[in-house]
Amino acid sequence: MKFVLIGVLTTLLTITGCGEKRSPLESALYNQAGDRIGTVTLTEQPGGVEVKVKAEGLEAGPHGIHIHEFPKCEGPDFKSAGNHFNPTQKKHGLMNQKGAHVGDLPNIDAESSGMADAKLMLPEATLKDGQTSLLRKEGTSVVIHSGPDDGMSQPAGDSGDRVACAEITLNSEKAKASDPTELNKKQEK
Ligand SMILES: [Cu+2]
Ligand SMILES: [Zn+2]
Repeated sequence: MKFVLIGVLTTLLTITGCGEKRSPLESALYNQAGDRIGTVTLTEQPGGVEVKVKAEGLEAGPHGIHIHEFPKCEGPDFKSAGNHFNPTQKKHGLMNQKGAHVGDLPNIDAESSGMADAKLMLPEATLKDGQTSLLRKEGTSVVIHSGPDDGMSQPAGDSGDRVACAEITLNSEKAKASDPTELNKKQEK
């Protein structure tokens, strides 16, 4: 009887965790004006973290996209997101022999309509606890740039301005905000 109880308790604890749902983790994507333009969905998989991006209103063509080190998307320049997520002290670029940053990703393409729909992979990252966790400390962010990442230039692939940003964190109102008007009011304070 005791064993059954322990079994039930363990199962319950496993299901509820710490009350946090880490995977899939959905974050709202904002443009420089603070309008919501899409969604980023992160999913823990055996081969790393899958990054699903759905966005609209982008300039047609290729765009650099990276994980940046802070979960802070303050427009219009998104400098608040910091540098690339680089917990293993490598150089930038998927084509760099001394790379890459854990947060480096292949470019995404926006159609002529401005829509982008991409599924990417972060092979070295995790959403669980650990050195390469995207939820380490307060979390991280996903940033989309105005131009393509050349996969080589330091420190960030020469990909231009930061045009969109999503906070990856377990406790951000902004990441979960469904009403952009509400959000703008808060930002004005
Ligand atoms: Cu970036
Ligand atoms: Zn990088």
